[in-house]
Amino acid sequence: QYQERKPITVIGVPLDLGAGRRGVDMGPSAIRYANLHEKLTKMGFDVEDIGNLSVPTLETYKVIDPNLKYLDEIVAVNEKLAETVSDTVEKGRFPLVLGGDHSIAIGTIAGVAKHHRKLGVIWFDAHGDLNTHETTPSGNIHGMSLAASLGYGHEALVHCGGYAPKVSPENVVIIGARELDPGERKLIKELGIRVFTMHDIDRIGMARVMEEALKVVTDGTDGVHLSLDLDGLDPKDCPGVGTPVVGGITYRESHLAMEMLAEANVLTSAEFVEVNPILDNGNKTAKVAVALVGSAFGEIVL
Ligand code: 4U7
Ligand code: MN
Ligand code: MN
Ligand code: MN
Repeated sequence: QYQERKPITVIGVPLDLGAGRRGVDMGPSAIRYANLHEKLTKMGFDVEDIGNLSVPTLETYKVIDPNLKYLDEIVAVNEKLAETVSDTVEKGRFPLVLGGDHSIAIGTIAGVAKHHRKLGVIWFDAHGDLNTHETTPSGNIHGMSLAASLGYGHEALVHCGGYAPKVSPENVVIIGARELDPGERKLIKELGIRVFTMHDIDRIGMARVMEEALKVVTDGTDGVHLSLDLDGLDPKDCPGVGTPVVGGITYRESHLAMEMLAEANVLTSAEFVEVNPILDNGNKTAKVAVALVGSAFGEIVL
């Protein structure tokens, strides 16, 4: 019942420069503290943790462009991440990246996409992360990472890893959206990106949403990346996120989604991002993250 048991490499990226609030830099620690390693080991996986990438401290840098806050530093971290993730894939291992703010998806996807002819991406999030420096209401780069991976936005973000684009819109699916900015809506329409909003989940249920989503990300692809922003879940279950939005995906719905991914046996890389222990209740959000990792890797009750 377990999916293809590739050995797993855990990579921590304690980056918070892409988010508006401090604290997501402690996400990797919080997730490890919630016994990630133990969970995967107990499930029988060969798992190595290569620790955290080194990341600059916010206080040591100044904002230069208010529409692209900490651009140079974020680009540097993502270039390093892309290399690390690519090396992991070359070794025949599954990259499991822990954030950190969601700008790290730029590096993760840059690292995996070059090993695939066509990569599918599941973007689990309350947000679209489809802003560019021209549409962003905040200047925070974690709101631009999906756009950059699709080839839209600032050159340095778009060309992370030395090539672009990483994914094409017909193989991208967003699940859980409930807060989209005007520029994001426009890009979604222009590119025809499939978005399952909370309305869709309410209406047809997570099971059908996942059936449809799986079609999108597996259509002609040879790999699927899961980018899971914990703010996709409801803040009741995941209060420890920087940008909570009410009315989100429930604990069970999110598990069903992960279980269906495991059943389909299509994942080739994954990242769990935006865990902010400072805003959490106990270590609740990190514990949910670890539980979701378990389900995504095929953990079942019976
Ligand atoms: B996250 C926002 F304006 N869209 O661009 C923006 F609402 O990675 C939020 O999904 C982005 O958490 C949230 O700043 C980025 C805002
Ligand atoms: Mn989000
Ligand atoms: Mn996000
Ligand atoms: Mn967020």
